[in-house]
Amino acid sequence: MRLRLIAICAIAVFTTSAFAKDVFLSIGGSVGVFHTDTRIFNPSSTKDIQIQAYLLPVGNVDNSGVQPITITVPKRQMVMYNDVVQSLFNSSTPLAAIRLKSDDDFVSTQRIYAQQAANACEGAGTLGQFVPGLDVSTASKGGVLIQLKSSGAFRTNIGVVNPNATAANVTWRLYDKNNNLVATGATGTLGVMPPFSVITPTRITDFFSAGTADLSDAWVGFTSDQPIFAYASVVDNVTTDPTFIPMSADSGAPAITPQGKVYNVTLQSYSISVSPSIGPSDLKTGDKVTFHITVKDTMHGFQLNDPNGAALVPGVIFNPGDVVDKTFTITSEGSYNFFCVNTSCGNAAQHAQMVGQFVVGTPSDGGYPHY
Ligand SMILES: [Cu+2]
Repeated sequence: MRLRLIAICAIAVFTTSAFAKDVFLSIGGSVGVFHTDTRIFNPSSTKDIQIQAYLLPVGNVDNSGVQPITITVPKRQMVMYNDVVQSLFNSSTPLAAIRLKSDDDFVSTQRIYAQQAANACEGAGTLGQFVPGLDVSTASKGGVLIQLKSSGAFRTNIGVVNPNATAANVTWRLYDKNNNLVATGATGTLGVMPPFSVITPTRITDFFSAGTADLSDAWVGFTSDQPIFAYASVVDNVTTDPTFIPMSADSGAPAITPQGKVYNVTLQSYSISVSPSIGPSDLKTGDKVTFHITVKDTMHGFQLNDPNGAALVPGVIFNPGDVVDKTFTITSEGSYNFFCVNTSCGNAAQHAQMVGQFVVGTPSDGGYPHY
């Protein structure tokens, strides 16, 4: 009897956790003529379910403190929240992601649409796009957004959700019509996402410093130290017809788990700091090292040369806000020199002052070649 009871309990626990869901609807709200309708379906034929609903405002801010509203969805029913921000959350927040969490299975979807007034030819109507509810287990550390368009004919917005209770450090890459990498790292602080933060739909030409790149066809890739959700919305500039493009997992994305010993490197006008500092006995030949580089106030560059003058980290120019990992292997004992390579801007002389050095080994140690 006791065994049977244990077995039943075990099945009950398993059943509950197997169907638990944590779903994110990446964007919605009410701004001007734009509105968002949400639907939630309870597939159970035996029980009503409860769902915790969180409204996560845009702005790339820490939303850990957001308190949920509990809603009940009767068995085999679809509940409707037209203009969800008001009808469910009674909020004046214009734009937000929604998180729905339950111990039970459910389905949730959303439609974002613009209301169009009647004119001489047509009555009033709506024009909109579908937003899928995505389970947190499908968030990804490497993803791509393809079929993007930014030109006179189309515009593209990119939005992002960090579904984690920890910050996500994301490296974004933009590729143009010819598959050339035209930007690494998003502008400003978009590469660092606080817990449960949401980046508002941002024009691709603002998300990246793309210069004059031809983005009439374009794609975006990302790598992140935490799994995230990203999407794009491509809008026809003439008809305003919108297309929602969810991210796809990028099975070939380079791993960005920092390898070996990790040092935080900060590029800020006009110095380069390394933390913790590297002493002569901290590294040895063959060590793998990752420089976790954060770029602060303006465009800076970085290059690291080994004791023979060979570029271990070849020169690269960053945008302010970029957070990029560079991994290299210590080749020999001696002096390693690093410096800013942004010497084409107005303050070239000051960028040229951004130099630093660390030393591997000491002249008297037993290592070869007895540096
Ligand atoms: Cu610089």
